[in-house]
Amino acid sequence: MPLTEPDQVVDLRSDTVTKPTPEMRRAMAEAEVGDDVFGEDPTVNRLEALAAERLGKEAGLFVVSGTMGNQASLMAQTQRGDEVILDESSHIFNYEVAALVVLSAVQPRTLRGHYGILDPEDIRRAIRPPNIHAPRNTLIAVESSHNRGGGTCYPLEALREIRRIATANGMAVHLDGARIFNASIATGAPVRELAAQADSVTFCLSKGLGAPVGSVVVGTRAFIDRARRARKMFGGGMRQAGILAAAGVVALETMVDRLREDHENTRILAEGLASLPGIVIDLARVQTNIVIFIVKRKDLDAPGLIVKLAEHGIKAFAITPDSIRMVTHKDVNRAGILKTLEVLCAILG
Ligand code: TLP
Repeated sequence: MPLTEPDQVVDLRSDTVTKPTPEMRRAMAEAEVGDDVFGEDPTVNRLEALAAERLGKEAGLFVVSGTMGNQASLMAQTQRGDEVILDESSHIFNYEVAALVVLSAVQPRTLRGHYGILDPEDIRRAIRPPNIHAPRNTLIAVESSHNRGGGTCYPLEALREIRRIATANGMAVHLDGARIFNASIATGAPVRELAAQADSVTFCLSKGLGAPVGSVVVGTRAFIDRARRARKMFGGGMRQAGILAAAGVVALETMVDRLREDHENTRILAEGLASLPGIVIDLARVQTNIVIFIVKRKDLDAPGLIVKLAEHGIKAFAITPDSIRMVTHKDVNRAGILKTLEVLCAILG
């Protein structure tokens, strides 16, 4: 339902809160299913093939979550004791419960990017020459669009350079493309071109694309065979998962292009925020469906503003004592954005 009623909740906490569309629910009810651990679920097989085709890869793997997709990829791309180069604000490093250390026993080497976007030269400098004392650098992990960076995206040319550096050093690249379609729309680079710069890509069906559950990992067939074993090890073999995959097929077929609307809404929200007293925001950082801004006031901190917004039915997260993240998605329309700005204006004067 569009959010046109003034008393309706505007939930800007995340695009993960999106509910499945009626078409998804119908497809789920009617999905043909089988045992996916035996490779016999036709709907899962269809989703995996469709995802691989859209991203220009040989094969796909349906997984429970973005976290499982990233971690199965890391396990499939590394060996115990390897070192993974990634940025210090990445989802893999900050929000996956240290799984890379626990499950794959690899060491993270974090670099500081610009709003999460790494400079390829910094990666080149971080790669260790082979030495008996040193861990092997086998993987570079990048994230685009970048969650904690505020929805920022790698320019295609930077990803190409990272790809060249990895190849020259015998390393693989993993792209956490939880929101890769947002990145494609924002940069104008076809999603296949972005994916071509990585050996493995995870993208989420359950964020802006609106499916209730799931992500897909894509890469070569040999990589996917290894990732499938990791998924089984993590307890992610899901049997008649076609019921969930059916929604993913609808998500890929019908929900990608409309992400533009979310970007437009984010822009309106960000520009409105920039005009409010006590709000600091870097508009150059606002590229997709995420906006992160700083609350700089003596009378109110970020958690305090979250409480006041909630009193008006507006939900968002304070991600530090002085900053707030808002994420737009299909279940918040233009009226919801305008209501948010009106309420902010009333609170902040
Ligand atoms: N991000 C969630 C939270 O975990 C923070 C959100 O609300 O944005 N990669 C990226 C870039 C992500 O933003 C997320 C989820 C994941 C991976 C993990 O996906 P899930 O939640 O499906 O495990």
